[in-house]
Amino acid sequence: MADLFLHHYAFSTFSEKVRVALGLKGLAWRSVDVPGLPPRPLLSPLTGGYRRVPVLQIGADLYCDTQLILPTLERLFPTPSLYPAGCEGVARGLSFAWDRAMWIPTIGVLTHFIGEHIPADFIRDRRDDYLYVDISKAAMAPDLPLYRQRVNAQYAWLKSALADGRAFIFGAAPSALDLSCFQTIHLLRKNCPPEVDAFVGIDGPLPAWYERVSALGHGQPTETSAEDAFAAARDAQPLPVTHLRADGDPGGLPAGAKVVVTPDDTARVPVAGTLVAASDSEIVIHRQDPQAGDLHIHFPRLGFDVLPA
Ligand SMILES: N[C@@H](CCC(=O)N[C@@H](CS)C(=O)NCC(=O)O)C(=O)O
Repeated sequence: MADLFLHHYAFSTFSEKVRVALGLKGLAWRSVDVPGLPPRPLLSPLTGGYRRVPVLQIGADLYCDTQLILPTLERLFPTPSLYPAGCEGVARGLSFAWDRAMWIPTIGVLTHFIGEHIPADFIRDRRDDYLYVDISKAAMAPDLPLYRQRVNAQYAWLKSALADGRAFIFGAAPSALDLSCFQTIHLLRKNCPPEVDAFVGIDGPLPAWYERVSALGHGQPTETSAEDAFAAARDAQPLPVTHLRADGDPGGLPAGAKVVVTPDDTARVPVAGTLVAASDSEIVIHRQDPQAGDLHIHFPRLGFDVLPA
């Protein structure tokens, strides 16, 4: 198996979800540190312009979005599983719901505690090209009571799921859902003063559960340059797609169709390519980059719109 490259940055907590998944599976991987905001000149040609982070790269195959990166790691490295006790469907559905419901409210709480330290160019980038929301402390402050309630109400069900003393949401073994829930809590606990716990209700079984997820670690990363990752894509050919069907698009688009794939929430940059194969949970498109050559870019279906070009 070719090396795993993760394009990420330390304070990206969606990346933290993947780093912990790599830890859970005990994998060695190559860590490509990208800037916290564009330009990312050696990453965007590989993803066709998809701008969010993290991105998993294996040779000339690029896997976008944690909702696909975790299932891909599971497909390639089945044990230990990210979906123990038959929890895959529920874990995938609730992970998506948690990510969607929690991101803006969690950022609202974050800005209450540390908003004055967020640089103006970062706030501008997030408003104009990523969240389409002004995340300055002043702009978020009026809705702080709502953000606090929303975060607290989600933590309430998580606490009741853990209330019988189980180690993780589905029992003794951690799952992708634990990692999703951990991700947003990590954003607050890593960056805010300890008072944040009482402010949003990180209490009861949550702190010990948080430590258990944290203890899964990050596997074995090796620092790698963006140039080396780019060269690995250039020197490889995309893998044949054997886990999806060429006629597997639920909308009836055939292999060879020109398509555009666009996130339906944040950073809505359309990525154009030729459909290689699809299912109702993944789509693979082919692109050719003048420098990197042939690439396969993989997206989840949940959270992405696929249209004929
Ligand atoms: N649904 C995406 C969300 C990823 C996401 O929003 N990541 C943040 C960083 S934690 C991001 O891309 N921020 C803007 C950027 O870095 O360009 C996923 O699950 O991977």
